[in-house]
Amino acid sequence: MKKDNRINESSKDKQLEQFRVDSSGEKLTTNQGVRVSEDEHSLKAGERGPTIMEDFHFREKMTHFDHERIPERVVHARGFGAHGYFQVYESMAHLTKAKFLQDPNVKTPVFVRFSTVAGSRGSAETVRDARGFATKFYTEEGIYDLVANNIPVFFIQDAMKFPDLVHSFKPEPHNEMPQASNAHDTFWDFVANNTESAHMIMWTMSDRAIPRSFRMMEGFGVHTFRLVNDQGVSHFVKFHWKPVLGVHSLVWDEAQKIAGKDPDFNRRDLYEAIEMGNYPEFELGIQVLKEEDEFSFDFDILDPTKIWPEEIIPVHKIGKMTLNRNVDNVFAETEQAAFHPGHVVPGIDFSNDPLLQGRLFSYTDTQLIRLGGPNFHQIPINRSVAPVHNNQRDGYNQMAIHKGQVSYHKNSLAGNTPSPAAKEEGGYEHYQEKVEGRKVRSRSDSFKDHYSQAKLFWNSMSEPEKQHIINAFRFELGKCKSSDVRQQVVNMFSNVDRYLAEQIGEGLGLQVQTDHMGADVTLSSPALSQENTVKTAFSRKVAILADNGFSGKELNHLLMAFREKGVQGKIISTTHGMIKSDNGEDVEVSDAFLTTSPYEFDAVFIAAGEESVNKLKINKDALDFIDETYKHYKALGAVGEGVELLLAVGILATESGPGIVASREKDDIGNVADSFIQAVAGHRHWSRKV
Ligand code: HDD
Repeated sequence: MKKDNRINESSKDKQLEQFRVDSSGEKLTTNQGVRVSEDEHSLKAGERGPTIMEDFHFREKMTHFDHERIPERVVHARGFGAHGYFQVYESMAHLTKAKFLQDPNVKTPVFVRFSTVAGSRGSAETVRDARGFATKFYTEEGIYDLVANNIPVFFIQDAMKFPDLVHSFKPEPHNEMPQASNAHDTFWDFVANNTESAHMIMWTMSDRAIPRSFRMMEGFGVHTFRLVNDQGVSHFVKFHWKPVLGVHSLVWDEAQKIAGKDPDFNRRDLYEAIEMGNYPEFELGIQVLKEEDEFSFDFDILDPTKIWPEEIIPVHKIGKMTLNRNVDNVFAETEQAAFHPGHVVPGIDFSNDPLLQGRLFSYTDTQLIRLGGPNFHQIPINRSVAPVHNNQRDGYNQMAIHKGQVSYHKNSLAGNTPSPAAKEEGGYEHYQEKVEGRKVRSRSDSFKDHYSQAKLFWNSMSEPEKQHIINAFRFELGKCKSSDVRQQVVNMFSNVDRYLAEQIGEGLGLQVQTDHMGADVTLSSPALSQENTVKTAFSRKVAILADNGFSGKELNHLLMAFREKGVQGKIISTTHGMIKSDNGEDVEVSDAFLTTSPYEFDAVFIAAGEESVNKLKINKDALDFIDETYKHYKALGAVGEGVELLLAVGILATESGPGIVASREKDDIGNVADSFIQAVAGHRHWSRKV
């Protein structure tokens, strides 16, 4: 009888279940299953004598420990993953035969790993960098990986340059500095000598490179892929992930401070959101082009340094991914997850993008060293939910016990099985693109425009976003010690925009020395600006500053309003423990000033109550909390005596201040709470003078 391959949301979870081990309540054993009688002392010849070789328990425990580490990923070493599922909105049969894109009732299990690119496995998460956004779909036809970034273009056009690029941004080899940062000479030297990087540099200097949350960033497949339907008709596509919470970023000063205060900021946010049931959601979007439109644009669709502007080729949202389960064990699942853009299912195919073609080699190759041999697909997180049958055998860590005599094809002894599947039976067939050409090491002329879309990006930014880009260039290039490299970069970016280059130069004491050589692009793409993104207060974190004697009535009202909108309110006070309201109610403090910081919150509210406010007024930590929140353009709210604290740090307490909601009238709490929640949804209030 034919096996039923249909999968559902829990198929992967069920598969993982057989590998889970719960040791709580059990007796301690060796790896051989022998119970251990003692676990604190090695076996010795006399209490003060030497350790005895036959102590198998000590030897095993120590040997295993000595081998606990594996090589970290050569890029994207720092990452965090979660499980979930994907559901298509309606059948995509007209575009692709991929089964997981046919039936809106099917929930396909997924595993996602978000990452930074440059830093080591233990580096801080809020550094300026691209973010990885890799998704593994466990489909009934095998594994499909969408190995994406939160930036839609790449630094280089050909995979041949990838090792050079990575060597340039990793810490410099003679002193292994700086960690998790592109702000150093070799990276900018690479940029100046590889001008195809101009477009991606604009993105990495923008707010996109310091996301507020993994839940609040887009994902992009970057390359052009193909979708192929049942009739063999192919369309070119680009893949997008659109976060339901909108695209939001940190402020650079804030990001740097978080790197010290909470280097785990992004993973903590993701982990806590999932634990609380605020499941992160992303819609899958596709841009679709007919084969015959391949050459209809002023950019080459095979060039990974180019976007397809959404206003010209719209993004159709075709489904939604929900992340609803944290991993049980980070090493076993997240660290051992092996993604590969070459893991595709029937109905999804490649384009000739030379960066993509090179990636198709690199990913398996890197897993061989990282995960120790060719059987990494058998590690639980990497296992397909669809059955796996072939003649591959042996190798390190072979987990399967392949039965039978035969491990070759073709054969008679096993009736020529496992046998290749016809197309109708789900056999993968590569799209039969006609290809002709000479063997050459060169690049098409159509890849040679390096500046037009960098300028398009610049044109699309709001004024605050432009200023952030200028500031980022000044910071990053300012850390580059070579004045020659600095000058080259300033000159290079005058090809994007003269004003931008002059502004960067001004910060570095340099003049633009060359004429503008880029195209005069006047177009903009509003979809690129974060000003136009979704704004919501849902799941945002607010610090409520309070101390003994706070006004209970107003606080309760505020917390109720927060609950209605899914805002998290955390009481921050001078010490841990309980504080008492003016009507004798006890409230538990979430964190003391000592163990948290304003950088970990989206906004601050100051509770009313004379006694509470008088205590906080003389607490430098409380005043700093407010001051830093103001400096980072975040919402501030106060009611009743709480307003005094805003005055104490020199913030004008009027309702009209950008992102500042304050009223001395305690009875106003209803309006104050509503307006404050709106200000939190506003994310950052750039018109504020700081
Ligand atoms: Fe890559 C990891 C994304 C270009 C070679 N890449 C890696 C990860 C992501 C991306 C998200 C982490 C996956 C995980 O969480 O385990 N990479 C991209 C994107 C690119 C890109 C969006 C451009 C469009 N990458 C790229 C090129 C090459 C590689 C051109 C080499 C030819 N990437 C690798 C790698 C990594 C990797 C060395 C390191 C660890 C791993 O693969 O598993 O093979």
